[in-house]
Amino acid sequence: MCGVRFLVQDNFIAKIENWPNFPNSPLCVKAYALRDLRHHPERLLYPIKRTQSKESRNPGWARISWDEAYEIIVSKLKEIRDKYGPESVVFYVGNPKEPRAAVQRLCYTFGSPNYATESSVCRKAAELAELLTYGFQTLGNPPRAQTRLCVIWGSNPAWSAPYMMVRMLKAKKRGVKFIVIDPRITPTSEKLANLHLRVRPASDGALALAMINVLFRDEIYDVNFAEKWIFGLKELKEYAEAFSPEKVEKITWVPAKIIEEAAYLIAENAPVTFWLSPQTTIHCRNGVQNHRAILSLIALTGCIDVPGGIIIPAHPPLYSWDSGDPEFCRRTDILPKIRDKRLDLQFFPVWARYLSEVQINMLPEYVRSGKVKAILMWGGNTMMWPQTREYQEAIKSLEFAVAVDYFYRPWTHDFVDIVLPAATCLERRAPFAFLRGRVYGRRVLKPPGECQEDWQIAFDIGVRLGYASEFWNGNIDEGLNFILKKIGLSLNDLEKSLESGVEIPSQEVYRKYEIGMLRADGKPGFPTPSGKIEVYSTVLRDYGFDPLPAFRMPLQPTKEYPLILTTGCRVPFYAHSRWREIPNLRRFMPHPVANISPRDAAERGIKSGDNVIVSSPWGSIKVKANVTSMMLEGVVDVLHGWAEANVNELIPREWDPISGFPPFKEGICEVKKPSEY
Ligand SMILES: Nc1nc2c(c(=O)[nH]1)N[C@H]1C(S)=C(S)[C@@H](COP(=O)(O)OP(=O)(O)OC[C@H]3O[C@@H](n4cnc5c(=O)[nH]c(N)nc54)[C@H](O)[C@@H]3O)O[C@H]1N2
Ligand SMILES: Nc1nc2c(c(=O)[nH]1)N[C@H]1C(S)=C(S)[C@@H](COP(=O)(O)OP(=O)(O)OC[C@H]3O[C@@H](n4cnc5c(=O)[nH]c(N)nc54)[C@H](O)[C@@H]3O)O[C@H]1N2
Ligand SMILES: [Mo]
Repeated sequence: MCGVRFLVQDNFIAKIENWPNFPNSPLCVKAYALRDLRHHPERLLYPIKRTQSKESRNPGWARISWDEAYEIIVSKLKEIRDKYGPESVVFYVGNPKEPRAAVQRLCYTFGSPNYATESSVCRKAAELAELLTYGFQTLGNPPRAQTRLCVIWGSNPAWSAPYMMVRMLKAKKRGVKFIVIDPRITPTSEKLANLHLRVRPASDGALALAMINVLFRDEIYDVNFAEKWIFGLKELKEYAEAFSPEKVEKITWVPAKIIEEAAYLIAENAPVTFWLSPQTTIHCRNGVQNHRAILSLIALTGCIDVPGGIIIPAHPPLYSWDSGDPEFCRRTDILPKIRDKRLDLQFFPVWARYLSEVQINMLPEYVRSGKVKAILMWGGNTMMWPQTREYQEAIKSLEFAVAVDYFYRPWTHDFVDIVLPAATCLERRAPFAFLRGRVYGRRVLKPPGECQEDWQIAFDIGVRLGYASEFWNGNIDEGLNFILKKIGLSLNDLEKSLESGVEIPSQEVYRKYEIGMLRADGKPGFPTPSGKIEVYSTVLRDYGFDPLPAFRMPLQPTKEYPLILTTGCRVPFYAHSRWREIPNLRRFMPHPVANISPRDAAERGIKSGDNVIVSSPWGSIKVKANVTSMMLEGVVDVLHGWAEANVNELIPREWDPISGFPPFKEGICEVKKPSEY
């Protein structure tokens, strides 16, 4: 969510600029390309429907009116509901977070518990680890005034979150020290790191356990905090004994001396804060436990909810753009009654216990078992999943599939029945933004053609399905006001304070666990079953998983596939499968590339710009080599989201048993010139 200020002439964007006082500032290059996105000649402008069967090579897309589109959608949904039950319809939202609240409401109102999002591969496994361990969500904080050390773990905000990088750079200037844990040399590590741990991908759990080992061994953890607030301290200590820095050096490739140094820096520089990635540490088959190992290390510092440490969010999730007001989104009156029809219950019961959205990575299996008959997708992208073809086949075999998007994306839309044209972020009113204690509204442009806001589409389908009152007769402003009213505001108030937003007063209270502010029963402690931070998870134990943050060795390279593959390291000018259609951005990276170290390239006779084939036991793709000393020797990194070279063909569909997450950072591969095949 960024502060974009734009100058408009005749509904045409003449200029885009940074909104200087907006909390997320400055803008990245993609924001400046919003004009090219809005006026792009290939934007989808009208609803279209397929006129040929899904078996036919040509879908025979025909333009239809919104009325016709809605009539087809509503009659199909009713037919499928009557025949198979409402739970056979999946309502899905991809990376766009903005449609989520409205689509979630539509899903539950329709009577299906099967609302899912792209968070089945992003963030939610980390959140699950946090809920299991701490009872609250956090990815840590950027440094605050009191912070002395910040540990950036598996993240390169310089490219993935420039507004955050700016805050980090300011902290650096104030004298905050930084540890960066990343196999690659990045602008983040170069500009910030006092100590850079170049960890072997997918081995973060072992690294955290080695630091825990040192903290216990030398008694340099916060003993008072730990004894009072950590559940399973003794068990963790015993478990970590097997993870001496010398032993872990062999697993993580981080020299024992550097591990010791990092552990001491952390122990001696309280208050410490951590900046964790929403995806890096959880993109492997032991992701939840690896992330829990990191959370356990943080707990031992005692820097939880102290000034300059990890702050427990004080605001209720009322106005978050993601899921938002529980009453609005969750239909607390409906969901509990239909919960037992969730698709993921038997496969990922711990996930299902904590998270309202369904774990959707097994969509092909759900479809094959006959449980899913239709899907409505706002911003779906089949390339986000490993073994993409299985998802394409699954969607193709459904009785009915609808997608809402800005562009026609063949890798997803070739398999659906109807595609609806969406308004872009500059062209929609909903939802409002909530950032750092302020709520912001927006002023919008008229969308081109017949594009519609995602919220409007969800509301209109709701009304036509017969839920007029639940969807405010299709008036999204009234829906937004319903949420805003709970904090005493309305859209008018936001309109009046467009520039500065409206402040939601809140009191900064620290150590909330000491005064009973975290638990539903009002008692002191953390919102976990034991009331403490559960490094030993009673819930995982009850579900038959290892209660400790146990480490499992990542997939090992073989003779045939001797390199380690990590995927999806963000670049500034693309987001996943998006933005490649914008020439101004495409020129920065015109082709898919494999980043490879000079040593590994030389061993294979590969130079930058050579065509190479990257292969794994699961598939192979053709890309160009980019020989760069940013890469750790033995590790290759390939960006996802390229239709012509989809790296997810190289990743197996093997899940973390707790979260159902895929091993995007736990690959193995070989890189060769085509002539060598
Ligand atoms: N190998 C590998 N795979 C990965 C990852 C990785 O690191 N490695 N990362 C994973 C992660 S963390 C994520 S978040 C996923 C992302 O996966 P997706 O969310 O599937 O990725 P996007 O390419 O952003 O696709 C979104 C689609 O939504 C459309 N869209 C964008 N904005 C809007 C909107 O506002 N409204 C509507 N209706 N449509 C919109 C876009 O045009 C695009 O077609 O990828 C995952 N896949
Ligand atoms: N420009 C741009 N920005 C984005 C996105 C985008 O697509 N483009 N996507 C957005 C989304 S959906 C997300 S989830 C976030 C992701 O944001 P982050 O998770 O912060 O992702 P990156 O900034 O790519 O940082 C990942 C870093 O982890 C390192 N790494 C790779 N494997 C491992 C490993 O096993 N262990 C450790 N410790 N490090 C490893 C990589 O070298 C890389 O530098 O970014 C968001 N911001
Ligand atoms: Mo993500």
